[in-house]
Amino acid sequence: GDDHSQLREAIATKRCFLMYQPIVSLDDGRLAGVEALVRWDHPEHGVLPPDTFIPLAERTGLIVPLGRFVFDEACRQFAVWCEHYEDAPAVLNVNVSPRELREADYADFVAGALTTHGVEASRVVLEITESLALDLGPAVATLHRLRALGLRISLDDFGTGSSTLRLLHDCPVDEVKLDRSFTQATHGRAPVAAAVIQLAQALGLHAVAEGVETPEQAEQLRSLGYSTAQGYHFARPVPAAQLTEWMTGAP
Ligand code: G
Ligand code: G
Ligand code: MN
Ligand code: NA
Repeated sequence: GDDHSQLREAIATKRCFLMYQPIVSLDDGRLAGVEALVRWDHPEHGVLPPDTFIPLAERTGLIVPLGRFVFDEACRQFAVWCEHYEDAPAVLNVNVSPRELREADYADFVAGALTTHGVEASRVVLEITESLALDLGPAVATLHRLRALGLRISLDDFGTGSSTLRLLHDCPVDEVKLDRSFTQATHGRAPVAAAVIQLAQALGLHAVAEGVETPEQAEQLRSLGYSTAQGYHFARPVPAAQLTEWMTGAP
């Protein structure tokens, strides 16, 4: 339909662009990582958030070129930060859809982009939304290839899927991102946030708490054992230039 051709055009003409949200260390507030988040600068509707067009892109297959644009552009920007700034984040998180992982040449594409931009594979984390990871099927082999290259795999919105333990058992995973519904329920005992960090530690996984909006949430997550977190309390997604200022210590 019309939206489909407009989105295809937007990818081709670079009307899609990236914002970056800091992932910070709960111990010292330093920038530990950044998550790349795509936006579409639509000619009539203005800047659109991903939940308005990622489902269309997934249905139509446009997620394949869109995801490749995102990965390439995020690596290009990350390489610039790493080259010029001592306080560059240690890791780059990029969201990826199962549909992209089912492309036979996905791991080759990733290896090529890392080489082109001179980014170390070990500094890149691929995020897969937990509820979608159920349809990985044969794409699990691609995850193994990506890990063999040195990339890390993260389960996003962790705790919202319906077969969490099955997935942790069947999928090669390095990180879980605690869904913000659990982060934001941290008043009182925060049993899910506590159980997830214990599970992560038992399995040797890194855990990130998403959607931290208050200093109380940050403190509670830190005391539970989370080392890194993300959320409006620290920073919203911002354009690359604004994150560069963060790295130079400018106000
Ligand atoms: O930026 P925002 O909070 O609106 O992002 C909403 C969701 O859209 C994110 O949680 C993420 O799962 C998804 N998303 C953002 N950028 C990308 C992307 O580049 N590729 C894919 N597949 N999903 C993305
Ligand atoms: O990949 P994921 O779906 O987790 O993407 C993060 C999304 O969550 C982005 O669209 C971002 O704008 C949003 N987000 C990030 N931090 C917060 C937060 O503290 N609160 C809320 N409500 N949303 C957040
Ligand atoms: Mn994410
Ligand atoms: Na997500």
